[in-house]
Amino acid sequence: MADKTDIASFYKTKNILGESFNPMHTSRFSEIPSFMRAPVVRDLSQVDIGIIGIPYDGGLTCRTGARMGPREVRNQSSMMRAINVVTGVRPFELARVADIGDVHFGNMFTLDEAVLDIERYYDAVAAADVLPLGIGGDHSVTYPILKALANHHDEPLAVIHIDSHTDTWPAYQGSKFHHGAPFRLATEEGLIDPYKTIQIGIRGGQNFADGLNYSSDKGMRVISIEEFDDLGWREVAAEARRVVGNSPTYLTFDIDGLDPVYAPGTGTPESGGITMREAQRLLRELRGVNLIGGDMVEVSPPLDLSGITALNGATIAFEMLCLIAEQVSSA
Ligand SMILES: [Mn+2]
Repeated sequence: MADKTDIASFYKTKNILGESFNPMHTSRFSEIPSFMRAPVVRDLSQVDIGIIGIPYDGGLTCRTGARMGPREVRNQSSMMRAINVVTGVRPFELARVADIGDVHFGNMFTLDEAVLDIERYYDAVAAADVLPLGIGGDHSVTYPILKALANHHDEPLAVIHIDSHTDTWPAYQGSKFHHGAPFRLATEEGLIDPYKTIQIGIRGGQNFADGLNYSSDKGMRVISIEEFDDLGWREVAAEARRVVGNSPTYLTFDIDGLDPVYAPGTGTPESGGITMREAQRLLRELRGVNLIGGDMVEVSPPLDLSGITALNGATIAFEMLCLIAEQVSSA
């Protein structure tokens, strides 16, 4: 854990005149659009939290384009501030937060190898004790992420999963790797504990019963959008905290968990979803959960005509960053 001086100097860089400046303190439309305007750093030794792009959408079953997600979320995330005005959390003063670039793919048209590429990257991140905040990419990327992270823990991980789909479907089109399956694969391989997994906002999916039955049969707590509506964000957050307890917990937010009003630019939108404000309040209520990382996935810029999905995706990622930064500073 770095001290305050280390953290402050971490964000400083020099312009071509040799003048020292913090890019996060310049105009938000200027400079290179890294995630949240954090410095782009490839040496993980000085980093507490690494925001990492995963420009991969080979797992999509329907409308494509999420491979462009990291780039556009970087752009829209320039609108994020240094402080969470509601909670007062200043993530960039609590931790050294960096944009650590993108996962590189060698053979992105071969699903098995793409999965390995993601796992290798995340293994390096975990080995360096950097907490990852991933920006997808489609939701298939979460399986190799969980695989890498689970390797660095003694027990299966707990999961808080916000989505319109359970993503526990069987193989599709001859492949078990797709964006509707990461939590089934993770359960089968013992990477996550289904009894410590909660799925929030569920309301859709092809052969709906397949995924839903799998999640329920394995012991996951599934909160449909109907139940979310009845309980409200505060009760749902309390239920999430109860389910994960003090276990190391991964937080994964599929942007299609939001109503398409807030997130039209995504591969498999489902009407009648969570509002942006409910999502923010739900996430803020998760302060103190033992988070080991998270991701925000499924923003698809080619389907996102106004940029609102990328802006809301960046905003969700910022709320997650605040949670993880508090986690770092309390460690
Ligand atoms: Mn999903």
